[in-house]
Amino acid sequence: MKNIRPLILTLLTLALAACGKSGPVAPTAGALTSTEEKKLSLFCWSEYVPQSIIDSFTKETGIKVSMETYSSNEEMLSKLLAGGGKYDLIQPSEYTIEALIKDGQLLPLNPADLSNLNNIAPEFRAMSFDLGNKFSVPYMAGFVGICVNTAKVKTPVQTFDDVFTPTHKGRIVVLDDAREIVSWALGDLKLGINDVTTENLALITPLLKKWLPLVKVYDSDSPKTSLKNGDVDLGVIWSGEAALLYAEDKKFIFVLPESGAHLFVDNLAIPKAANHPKNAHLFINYILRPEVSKLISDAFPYYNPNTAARKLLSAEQLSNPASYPPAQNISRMQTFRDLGQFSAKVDELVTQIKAKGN
Ligand code: N2P
Repeated sequence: MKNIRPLILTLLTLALAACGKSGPVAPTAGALTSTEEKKLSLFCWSEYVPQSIIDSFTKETGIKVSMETYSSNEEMLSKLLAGGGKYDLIQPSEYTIEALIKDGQLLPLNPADLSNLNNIAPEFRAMSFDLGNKFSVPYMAGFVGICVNTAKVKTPVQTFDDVFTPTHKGRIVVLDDAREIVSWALGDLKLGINDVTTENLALITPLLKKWLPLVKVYDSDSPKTSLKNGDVDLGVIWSGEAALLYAEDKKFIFVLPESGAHLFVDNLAIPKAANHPKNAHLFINYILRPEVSKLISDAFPYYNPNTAARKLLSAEQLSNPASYPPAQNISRMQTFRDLGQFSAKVDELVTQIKAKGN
C-alpha cells in the first residue's frame, strides 16, 4: 500500500501556512475551547477595545461578543451591581478591582486557561491590588496628564495651576471623572492623592470652586476631540488620547504634572455572576497574545503592560512621549486606592461644584 503520510504532512503544512495568512491574527498559543453557548458580554471603557479585535476573536472561536461601554469606574460599578449576571467581562481600574475583590464580586481566574499571562511584565503581575493576578489581568495602563496645544498656548504649562488660570477660561477640557478631578486638587495642595478625608475635601473645595468654572468641556470618552477641533487649547486627559493627538500633530504635547497624578492600571476581570466565564477566559487569553495586544496599542496607544507586545511596536510608537513618558516622570505618578464610603463624598463634592460653577 502506498504510504500517504508525506502527503498528509504536506497538506497539514499547507493548511497551517494558509491559517497564518488568513487574517491579522492567526490562532496561536492559548487557543482553547469552551463548551458554553457561543456568547460573551463585554463591558469596557469607551475607545479602548478595537472592533477589529472583537471581530477576529469571533472569527476564530465562533463566540459572538456584545459590547457595552462606560466612561468611569463608578458608572461601571453601578451598572454591574444592578445588572445581575448581565456582564461576563469587565475592565475596572486598580482601585475598583480592589473594591470588587473586597466585596467578593469577582470570580477567581483559572490560571490553566491563561497560558499567555507570562507576556505581562513582572511589575504588572505584582501589583498590590491583586497580587499574582488571582482575579484580574492588566489590559492597559496609562497616565492622567496635561495636554497642551502649543500653537495656541505660548506660556509654559507644568502644573495644574498653570492649566486652571483665568487666562485659559473657557479653553479647557477635562475628564468627566470626580475621582480624577479631586486627585489633581489634592496633589496641588501637596496632599496625597489617595488621602481623601473630610478635612482634605474641605481643604480642596475652594480650589475646585476656582478651577471648575474655567472648564469648557467635560469629556472622558474622547477628550482629544475638542482639542483637535480647536474648541479648547489645553486640558487634563488620558495619556492615550494625548498620544493620538501627538502622533497626528506634534503641536500637542503631553505633560505629567509636577505634583503627580494618576497612573491607572485597567484590568480584565470576570464578575462572579457571569454566565460565560469560560468564554471570558478565552477572550482574556486572546487579548494576551502579543500580536493582538499590539493591535490594541496601534488603535489606543496607552502604556502597554504586555512586554511581548511592546517588542512588536515601532520605534515611533515607543518614542511617543504620551504613551511612554520618561521613567523619571512616571515615578511621580501614583495608583489609586479604594476609598470605601468616601467615593460617594468625592462624587457629591464635584457634582455640586460643577452644578453651581458654570
Ligand atoms: C479609554 C479610557 C482610559 C481608561 N478611553 C482610564 N482608566
